[in-house]
Amino acid sequence: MMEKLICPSMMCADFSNLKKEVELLDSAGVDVFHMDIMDGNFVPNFGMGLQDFELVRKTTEKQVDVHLMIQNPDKYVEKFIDLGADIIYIHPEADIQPARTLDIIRQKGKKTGIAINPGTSLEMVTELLTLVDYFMVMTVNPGFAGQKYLEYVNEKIIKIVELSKVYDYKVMVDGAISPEKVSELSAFGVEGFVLGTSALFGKKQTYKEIVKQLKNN
Ligand code: S6P
Ligand code: MG
Repeated sequence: MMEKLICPSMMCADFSNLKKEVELLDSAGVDVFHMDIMDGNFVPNFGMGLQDFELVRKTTEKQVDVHLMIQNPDKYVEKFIDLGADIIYIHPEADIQPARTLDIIRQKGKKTGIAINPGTSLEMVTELLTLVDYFMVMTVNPGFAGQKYLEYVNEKIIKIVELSKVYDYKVMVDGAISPEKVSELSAFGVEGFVLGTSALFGKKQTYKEIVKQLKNN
């Protein structure tokens, strides 16, 4: 079985202690720091900002991604690349020319990602599949932590995993991912897991204990 990628959703971290949180997660063995950027427009909430991104970026050597839950992400991808993002997720639903934006990310030497909402079909993004390194499936309607997992998305996840063998991208999931979902979805072939309140933050166990258990389950 392939190694699971554990991606802490930093909007769920303790903001009064963000630097320490990054250090603890880093030494606990997480793989990619996940930064949710929201504009109050594409999603009904505001997320992390540039200063938060910069703090996380300078505190860890690990990969940092940005999940752009914003309208017209093409306007901001270069900003985040300049600040040191390794992987940029755009929502094709929010970009008039997603293929152009993905090309720009690749030209700049960074990894491309698409994230799709629960209500977006795979067929909407088929033409983009040769352009993506990471395909993130939203398993909640994006905007908030602490929601309920949407089971109907499973059917789409299975098809996306199947196509990953042809197009060679990593399949990621984001939204209400509990330890049970990590085992269930990794058995389907999902490789990466964005973890928030359902599996990682606000628990009695340490980050190290949780990450170890999730990697082995
Ligand atoms: C918001 C965002 C996510 C959440 C994460 C929270 O939709 O894209 O990354 O922060 O899914 O996880 P949980 O376990 O609280 O639902
Ligand atoms: Mg996210």
